[in-house]
Parts: sequence; structure tokens; C-alpha cells
Amino acid sequence: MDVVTLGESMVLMTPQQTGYMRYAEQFSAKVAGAETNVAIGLKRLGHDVCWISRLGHDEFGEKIFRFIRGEGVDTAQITWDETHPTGLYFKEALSSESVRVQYYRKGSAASQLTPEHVSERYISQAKYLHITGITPALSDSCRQAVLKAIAIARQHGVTVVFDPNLRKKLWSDDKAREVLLDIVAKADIVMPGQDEAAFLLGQKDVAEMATDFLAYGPSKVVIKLGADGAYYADDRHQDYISGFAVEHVVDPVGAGDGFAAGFVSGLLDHLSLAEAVRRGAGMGALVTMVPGDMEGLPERQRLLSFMEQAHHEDVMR
Ligand code: KDG
Repeated sequence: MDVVTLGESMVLMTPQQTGYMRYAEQFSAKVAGAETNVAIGLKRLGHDVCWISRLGHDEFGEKIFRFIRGEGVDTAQITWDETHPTGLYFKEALSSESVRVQYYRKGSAASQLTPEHVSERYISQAKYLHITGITPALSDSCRQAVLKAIAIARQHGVTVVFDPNLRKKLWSDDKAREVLLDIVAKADIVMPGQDEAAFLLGQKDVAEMATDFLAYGPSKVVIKLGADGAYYADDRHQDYISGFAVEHVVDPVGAGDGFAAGFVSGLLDHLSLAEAVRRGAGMGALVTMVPGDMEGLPERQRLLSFMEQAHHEDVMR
């Protein structure tokens, strides 16, 4: 197993029309969730991934299970909940520029994950453990499950990659800051967005934030800068990576997960830190070109030719 991840996947309902959802009559039903977006992205690039989660024993649980398994992600660690439903999430486009997210996930099956659902055997055999800040926000037992997964990873030398993925609708700012910083201190690699970094550390220069993150304990930090690329740092290098030009952003949601998948893929392929970050930026850019949180995740060949083409365009300029 290359990577193990743990978290909630939901059915994503998207109104077919732009504007207030109260007027929507038709919705598309897709599958989304930060950790499964990453898992699918990694799988499409040829890596083996396991997703630990809990699904409601209902039609939407079946839909998610079949979809994720169909993508080739290992679903052996999924458990079924007879009394709690699978979570739902709505993505309302008020205009082409402004997207609002509504969750219907309180008390969901995934929020009932506990440390007992976290298998030492699975995590100890992986190279990376991918964690996001969404899972510990779901419930106390989810937070305990995340902490157990991290403890197992550390004990067995599995690299812990942490994306804070701040979701303010799920918890208070104070609690989020406390829990997320605690996980930062336990992670080997952190990859916040610039706004998340500022939320955690206070507004300051990106290079200064990177240095502050390293002081918490991780050996590598990557701060995502959206269309502008990313800033990375370890104990030897610190630098910017420029973003890939995207002519028309169709749907930005999921770009950070695409970035995470590309970045971890680069690490698995033993690329340099800078090259792994560049692969992350390429994946993130491709995700924004397609509607849906994970549908734009490319297979390896498409990613490589997209990055290669962008490189030639750079050189010609
Ligand atoms: O990063 C995209 C995710 O935020 C989305 O797919 C849904 O997991 C999700 C969440 O909790 O918002």
C-alpha cells in the first residue's frame, strides 16, 4: 500500500441552474470528499491507496462505495452503519464566481468513526498516511480516530502528510486552531492554503509562515497559493513554484485535493521537493477545468503531457 487516508465521503448534489438553490428543480448527484478526492487522484496516477471510512447502510452509501471501489481504491476498511445516514453536501453556484456549500452531514455515519475502526495492520504497511483537518472536525470520536492513525504511523515510520483543509462551517475558530495546530506538530509534511496558514499562524509573509510551520515539527511545508502556484520549504530549500495557466476556471472546488494527490505522487516517485510541488500544481490546475470535485483528476499520461506542454509554452515566451 502506498497511501492510507481516512475521512468522510458524501453525495454531492449540485443544482443544474445558477442562483439560489431554493429555486432549483434539478440536481446532479456526484460523489465527493476531500480524502477520496485525493485517493482517486493518486490511484489515477498509478498508486495504491486505501480509504478508511464509515458509510450509512443506505442507497447513498451504496452509491459512494461502488463509485470509490470502481475507481480502484481499496475499500476493505469501510464499515457500514445501520442507524446513521450517509452525509450529503450541496454546492450552490450563486454566480459563476461565487459558490456556497451546504452540508447535511451532522450525525452522519462517517461522524461515528472511532479509534476501533483504525487498523494498525493497514496503516503500518503504508508509505504515507494522508490526513485532512475535516475529519477531526466531524466529532470527538473522529478526532480520536485521526490521532490514533497518526500515532500508528509515527510508531511505524509511515510519513504523515497533513492538509488542514479548514471548514469553518464544521467547528468554532478556536477549536479548529487548537486541534489543527496539534496535528501540525505531529505531522511530517503540512500543506495548508495561504488563507489557512494565516488562520493558524496570523497574517505574515509566506516565507515567514513556512519557517514557523517548520518550527512546529514537520520537516517539509508546502503553502498553496492558488493560481499563483505554491511556496515550499524544508531544512535545505525554500522557493516559489509558479502556477499553471488555466484559461477558464470551471469549478475551483477540489483543486487543493488534486494538488495533494499530485504532490504525494511526486514524493512516491522520489522526485525532488520542487518537482513534487510542481506535479501538485499541475494536478490542481487540471481539476479546476472540469465541473465536480474530482472528475477533472487526470490519469498519469494526461498530467505529464499537460505539464510538458506548459513547460514548452514557458520556454517560448
Ligand atoms: O476539497 C473539496 C472538499 O471540500 C469536498 O469534496 C467536500 O470533503 C468535503 C468537505 O468536507 O467539504
